[in-house]
Amino acid sequence: MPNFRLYGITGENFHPGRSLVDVMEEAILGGVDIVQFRDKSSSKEELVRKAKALRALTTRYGVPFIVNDHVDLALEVDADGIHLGQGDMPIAEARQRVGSRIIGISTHAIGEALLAEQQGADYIGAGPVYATATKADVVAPVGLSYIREVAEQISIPFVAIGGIKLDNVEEVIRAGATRICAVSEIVGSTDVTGTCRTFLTKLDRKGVDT
Ligand code: TZP
Ligand code: MG
Repeated sequence: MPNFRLYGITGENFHPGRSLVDVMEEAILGGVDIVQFRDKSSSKEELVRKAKALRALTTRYGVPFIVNDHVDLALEVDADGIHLGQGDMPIAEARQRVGSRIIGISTHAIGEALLAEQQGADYIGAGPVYATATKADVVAPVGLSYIREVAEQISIPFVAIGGIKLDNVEEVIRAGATRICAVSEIVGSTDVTGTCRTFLTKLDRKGVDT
């Protein structure tokens, strides 16, 4: 899969008066290099409309586009991949459906991460590192110790997620994360592009401020 460092996920209710596409474009301009469409509340028609708009945007910038949960929607809009949760379709079944497209899966424990790698996931999400209000059914925070475990034991790319902000990302990076995802900190920012650039500067400095 293409390399990435700053994983952007669409948020809901975070950009009053601003369009989903505008916010994600600002994020891409700030350095988000992979975009996931995650939407737990829209109707089927709305999902298709939004996914098509985001597909057009990400194609324009040459950024991989991932659809959360909906394999049919991912295929319909020709997304580059899908993102699964532990309770979603098994990886083997997803692989049959999406072929060589990217498959990512959320993990919260090292056993899940090792299994995902063994079953052919292209990347894993590791988290939630900290408490988050963004995901309703989220499990308890796994902390930095899980990031250290994954960094030591997993060979496929992993992205740290969950409650990551500009003011705590350094310790996540120092725990071994080279790829991070922040939802509310990015889409809720008044300066989306600047926030993304600052995340990347911190990744460049490997979490060590000079
Ligand atoms: N999966 C694990 S935590 C999370 C998802 C989708 C939400 C992360 O959102 P935020 O706002 O960066 O805490
Ligand atoms: Mg899911």
